[in-house]
Amino acid sequence: MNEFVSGADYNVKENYNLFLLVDMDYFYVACEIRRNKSLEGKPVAVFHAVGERGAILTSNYEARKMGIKSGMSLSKARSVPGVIFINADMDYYLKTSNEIFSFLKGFGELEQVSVDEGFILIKGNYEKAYELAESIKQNIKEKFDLPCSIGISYNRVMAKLACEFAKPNGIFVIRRSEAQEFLKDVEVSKLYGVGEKTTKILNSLGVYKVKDLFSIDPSLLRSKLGDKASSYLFLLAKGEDPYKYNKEEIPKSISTINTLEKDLDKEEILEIVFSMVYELSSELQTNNLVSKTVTVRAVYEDFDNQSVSLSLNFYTNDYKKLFEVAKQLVNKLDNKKIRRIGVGFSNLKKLTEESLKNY
Ligand code: TTP
Ligand code: MG
Ligand code: MG
Repeated sequence: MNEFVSGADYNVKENYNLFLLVDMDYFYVACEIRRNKSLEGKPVAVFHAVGERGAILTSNYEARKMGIKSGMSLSKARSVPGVIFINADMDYYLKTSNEIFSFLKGFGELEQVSVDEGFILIKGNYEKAYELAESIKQNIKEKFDLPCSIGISYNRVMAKLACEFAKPNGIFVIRRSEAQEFLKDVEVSKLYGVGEKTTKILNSLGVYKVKDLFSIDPSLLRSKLGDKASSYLFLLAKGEDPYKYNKEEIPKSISTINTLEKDLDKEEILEIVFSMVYELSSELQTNNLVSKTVTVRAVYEDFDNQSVSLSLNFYTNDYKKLFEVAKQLVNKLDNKKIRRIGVGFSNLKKLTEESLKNY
């Protein structure tokens, strides 16, 4: 193993592949504060609304302390007094994001993974990586007047974890030599790809921290999570990266699914569908992909499910165009209460000059 030698052992030439994960702090809200300084220090949330209904997309730390979190319904959030709510201006956030990532390209090999985060791949040692992170943070502050946090580690999932500990407005390093010790007391919900559903299952088995994973029967875990998810989980728990990142590989489709807080009519799910389309469109844009086919899948309150698809006669990654299609598909769903809703894009290809013509 490529063990890092820590401390002042300057005789050893350290030249490792290291990953810096740069993630903007409370990004959409920070963009709003940037252009309206009177919001600074106040609890602020950005929401997206379709008609009367809306959801919180993000909030700053002042608002988070008051219980305002991403995904919360706007009506619930509005019942908290003293919070400033701003309607999302996606065009402005995307424009700002593009400017930031064009700038970050200058610091190393860049892999953007969402509207507000990207990995920078470097070769060197942790001290060099830390200095680079300081310089990036300072530059982003000076050039864009925005706060960010940076996680540094020896693979992507650990850099992502380090970033969680860097937040807000910090830098955090996890060296390979310290990873095992560090991971022991980390909550399993913090591991990359471990969502609410998996966390609940793990908690029900008495697994709260990473170290708890090693004291339960692995076959029990496999029976609850399946073979693939359990083996991924064990790799993550050991600080290894189980995900394959092949930049040239084009997936057959990308999709996302949400279980609703309460069962909703199809007229009521549009804003959720919008967020999902938006999230998937960002993923397309990040990977230079365009799509032609949209699928909406509903699981109804009686667990019956329905899947509807529609293809455009051109390829796109424009969230507005894709949302128009998704809206038509939602309209085609049965008139039953919906429990879970999924959105998928398929027929994917790389964005080329040719596909741009139909933009
Ligand atoms: P995140 O990086 O997850 O969150 P954040 O930048 O708002 O806050 P943090 O300081 O914890 O990094 O997401 C980036 C942006 O993506 C966020 O500002 C708004 C948007 N977003 C959604 O639209 N829906 C969501 O559920 C989440 C989590 C984020
Ligand atoms: Mg962020
Ligand atoms: Mg992010």
